[in-house]
Amino acid sequence: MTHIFTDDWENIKHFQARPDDILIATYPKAGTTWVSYILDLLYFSQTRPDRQTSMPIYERVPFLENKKPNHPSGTDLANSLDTSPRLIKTHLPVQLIPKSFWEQKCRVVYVARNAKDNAVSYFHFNRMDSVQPEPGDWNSFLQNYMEGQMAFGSWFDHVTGWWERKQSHPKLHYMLFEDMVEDTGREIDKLCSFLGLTSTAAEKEQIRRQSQFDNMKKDDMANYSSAIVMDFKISPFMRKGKVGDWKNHFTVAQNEQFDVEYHKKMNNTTLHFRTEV
Ligand code: PPS
Repeated sequence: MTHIFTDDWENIKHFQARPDDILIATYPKAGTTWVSYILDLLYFSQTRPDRQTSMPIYERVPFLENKKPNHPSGTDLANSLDTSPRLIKTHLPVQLIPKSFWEQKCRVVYVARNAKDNAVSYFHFNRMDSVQPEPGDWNSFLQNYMEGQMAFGSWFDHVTGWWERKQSHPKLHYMLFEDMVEDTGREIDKLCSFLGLTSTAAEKEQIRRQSQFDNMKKDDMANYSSAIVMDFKISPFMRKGKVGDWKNHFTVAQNEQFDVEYHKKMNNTTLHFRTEV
């Protein structure tokens, strides 16, 4: 991990979750912002429309373990949220989640994305976000990614660790980025039934439309354009939002090597991903 995710560790470890908190957990670049945006709209578009027009998504849904110099920490932002529920984002692997989230039996929404597109998105993000480790060239980044030498560890351990937890934690909803791309409306319906929300069909349809890639990309409260550590001239935060962009990055040899590693690391899990839809 880099120090920006460990500097606040005592406060993270002892963070006091509330029973109605909703934790949005992901490996970086799996669709965190998309699902955060949808949940914020589901809960607050009717009662707190000012939030969507005046607060960037990273303030509406604080990033728990984030502690950038000269910025409020994720734990401070979460503690100062005045909403009920509080929506809180984390990239921590399951074994590092503060224990109060489990004690309080909080709902967790986990989003996973296929390993290849996830790697591509992460590579471009590390190029443009100055507080992330330097990615190096694509080939060395990919080797490090396969070895789990990443800020939040191995993609393989992350997605399977959370998948296993789902088997024993009934309040964990496990979503896939590819399903979201395929049918966002269906996935919003599933979210509503997991969360016990009774949004009308018209509200859900409005949220589906509003959360489509092109709309979020234009929305300055969702597209991270106010994040000064990011250089959009290198790569925008809302980059492509597609399934299958890995085909534009992986060479045939890289793809073969990746598939071999993938099958070694994933052969014991019932978790399956699609690399195209
Ligand atoms: S972060 O930094 O970890 O919070 O990033 P995260 O939000 O998890 O992932 C960013 C990628 O998600 C894509 N994205 C979307 N795709 C489709 N539709 C919508 N609405 C959407 N919103 C965000 C975003 O473009 C990043 O993926 P890439 O492949 O880089 O475009």
